[in-house]
Amino acid sequence: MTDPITPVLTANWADDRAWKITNFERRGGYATMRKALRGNPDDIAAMIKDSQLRGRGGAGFPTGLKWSLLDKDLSKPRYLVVNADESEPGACKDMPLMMASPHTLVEGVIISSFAFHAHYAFIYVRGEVLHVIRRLQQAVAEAYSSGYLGRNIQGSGYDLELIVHAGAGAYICGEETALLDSLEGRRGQPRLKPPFPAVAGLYGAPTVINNVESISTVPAIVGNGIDWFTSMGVDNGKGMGIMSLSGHVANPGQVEVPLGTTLRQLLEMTGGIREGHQLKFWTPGGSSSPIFTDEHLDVPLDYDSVAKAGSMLGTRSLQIFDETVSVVRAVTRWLEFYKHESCGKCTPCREGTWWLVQILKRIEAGQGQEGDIEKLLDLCDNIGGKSFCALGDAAVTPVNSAIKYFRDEFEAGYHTPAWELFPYERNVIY
Ligand code: L3W
Ligand code: SF4
Repeated sequence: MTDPITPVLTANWADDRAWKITNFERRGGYATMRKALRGNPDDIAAMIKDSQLRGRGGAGFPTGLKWSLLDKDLSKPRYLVVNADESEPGACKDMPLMMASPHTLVEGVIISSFAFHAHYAFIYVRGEVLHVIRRLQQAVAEAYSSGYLGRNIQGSGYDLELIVHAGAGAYICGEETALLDSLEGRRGQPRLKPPFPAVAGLYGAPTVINNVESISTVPAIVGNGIDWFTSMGVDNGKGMGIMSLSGHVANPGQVEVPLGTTLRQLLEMTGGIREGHQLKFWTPGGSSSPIFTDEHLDVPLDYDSVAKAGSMLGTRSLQIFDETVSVVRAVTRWLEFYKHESCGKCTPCREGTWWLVQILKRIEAGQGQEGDIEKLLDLCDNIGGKSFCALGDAAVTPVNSAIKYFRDEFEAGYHTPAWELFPYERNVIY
């Protein structure tokens, strides 16, 4: 176990007006970019590959490898698209990062685009977060005024245009190819892969799509070196990551720690479960990951360990629920979300999420019918792995895992409403 708290991306969040370019520069911001632009782009790309940085958006795909998969033909335009469509239930790391330190992302965009020879970059932001969109637009305007964006950046001969684009509030647009359709002005629906965006992405051109946190980590790696980065974390999960703690904890918020830190350690660092209560269940990667229980408090939060324990690290969105919560009710709320956000392109997800919600709602109301649990599991079996994109797979993971760990609560829903079993929640308005 390495250092408990590792503030890198979060280091200046508490500073006065940390988002202003002058304050960012006072702390050394943009110095790495200036130095990088005097060097060789290929060296930076190699550095990111050697750092073993893995994508921080959910899938954990190696960032340097993704860059290296770009079509090699430099006569074609190539693009960087930053996925800032954070909408996963429980995910709250990219938004605070962009609010507190938008220039960390802008600096990362410049260094990354330079490294793989892109001259146009886009930040695709979730449409509902107007405050974040404005903050980013201001930061980009400041960067242009300072000569960090546009033509011949800092006399390097390198040109880069950066566009902040707001989505229209659809969760599916966080899926990379739906995002590209939306960015091109169409209804956001996933495309068939392959071809992967690295070969045919935005406007059919080679495109790198990376998460906000991944791109924001690039200046720290280039500035501090590979050994610094790989000294944190675990094998196959190097570096630090922002964990979003929410729900029934004493102190919800974001904590930046080396990958491999456990929930038990995080709770010790942050004040634990709210007073007088005990942990019942939690999600390691937001609602798209199977739930965990107190049995999993010591699972290291890195890609491989979480996968070995049967879940996925995903967005490190740690939603914590204590004993006052009905697991049936929590899962029903998540499934209502997936039903609403299903883009409708494929039948298993479009129809299946609707049916899951119908059955879950009657179990929640104490009106479950014999065989409902088997029907839920059968529906999950016909959605997971049989849908067009990851949303279908994600939708069934809370249902399957909740039945695995809390089957008795589903069975109780054949005769007793969740609000009678969990009266503490009675006055909660959803
Ligand atoms: C070139 C190949 N590129 C793979 C690229 C691919 C993509 C990346 C990972 O899902 C997960 C999802 C959510 N040549 C390639 C290649 N790539 N093979 O690598 O690809 P993939 O398909 O494994 O993942 P994905 O579609 O990006 C992300 C989970 O994360 N999640 C996150 C949800 C949060 C949001 C949000 O808030 N907006 O989306 C949480 O757990 O369920 O499983 O770039 O192109 N041969
Ligand atoms: Fe759309 Fe759901 Fe099918 Fe994905 S799985 S393409 S979100 S209907």
